[in-house]
Amino acid sequence: MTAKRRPPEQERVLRTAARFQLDGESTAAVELKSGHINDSYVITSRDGRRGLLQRINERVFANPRRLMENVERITRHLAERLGPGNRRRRLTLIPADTGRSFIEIKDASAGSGRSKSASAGSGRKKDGYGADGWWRMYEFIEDTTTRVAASSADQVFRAARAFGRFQGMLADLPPPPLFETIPRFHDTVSRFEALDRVLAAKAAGAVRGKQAQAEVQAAATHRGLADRLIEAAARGLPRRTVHNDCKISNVLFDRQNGEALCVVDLDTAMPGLAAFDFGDMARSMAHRTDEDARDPETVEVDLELFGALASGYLDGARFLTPDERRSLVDGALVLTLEQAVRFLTDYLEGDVYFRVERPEQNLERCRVQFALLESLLDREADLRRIVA
Ligand code: GN1
Ligand code: MG
Repeated sequence: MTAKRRPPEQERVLRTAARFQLDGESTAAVELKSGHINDSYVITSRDGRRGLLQRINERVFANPRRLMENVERITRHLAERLGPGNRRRRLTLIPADTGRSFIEIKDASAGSGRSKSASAGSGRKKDGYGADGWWRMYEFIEDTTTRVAASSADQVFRAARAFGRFQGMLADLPPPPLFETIPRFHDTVSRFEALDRVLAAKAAGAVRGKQAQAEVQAAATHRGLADRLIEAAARGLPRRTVHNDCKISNVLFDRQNGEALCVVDLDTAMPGLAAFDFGDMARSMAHRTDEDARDPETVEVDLELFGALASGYLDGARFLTPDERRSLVDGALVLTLEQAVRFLTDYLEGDVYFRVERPEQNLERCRVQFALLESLLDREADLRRIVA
């Protein structure tokens, strides 16, 4: 033991990291703030190996054990499909000292630390941090970068093809279907019902309710779109294993050649529609704006990027049926609307779900999504022509 004192949070994270079989003692932990839900830390061991340590947010993922079964099945299957030499193209779990892929820490002393009831967002307390919860570690994939906004057609093509191939590789995942880690995740109608409940409960509070008047109105205006995919699904669109969070920041690009190497964030991979994934891609890659941009005026669909998205995805996902292809533009509209409604609901509820750094952030995020939705609707005919 060295005498040098570390801040308690570092100390707890490093003690947790030590329970995973990353070679060499863990010596440094740096928090990654990019995700909205889980807590993530890059851990470095004495001999320079790195791991990504994550605490699963139990408020969002009610059954971490079943979630980790999914992740184990997916990572194992991708390893079989890609072969042993392709470790930068897939996530690899680092086993814990228990031999399992996760640990559960029941830290009775954690007190005010984050527990089931704690907020995923602004309620996080720096000092009362406890190690209680479910933890896992992935191998850190070196020499990669991530993007929060699309910057070129080539980049979008590569990312979209990577997500298409990801779905393709999971098409022959042995049964049973993956566990639904969040039930009704992309059920846009029930997302609207959640908004209704917040509005009815006046949980919104006078100030936030007033601030968001225009957005509440916009949600009402577009509500008719909400059941479009649900109806198409009822008419027989195939349910596949899809990623369900296909935003550009969930792709690792090779730092040297810009290749879309690896799809990350497997927590919501589960049965769903191809249009969910295409929709999230359009939401995050068919324009050049960061999801956290403060100025919704700048958000506009870029037809060149949308074209690259459609060709990259169709190149990677060659298994799509004609009906599925026809559903893709609906996916773009519906998923953008859904995300607007989710940000709005969370803003009104007091930022209990999406991590925020400033008080109006979820409302600003909502505005960006609505601006994008308007732009997508303006160009809907072009989008359909491009996909066709
Ligand atoms: C959340 O944690 P993160 O950033 O990967 C959310 C997605 C949203 C996304 C918006 C489990 O993902 O559904 O589309 O934020 N994940 C969950 O950026 O709700
Ligand atoms: Mg995610």
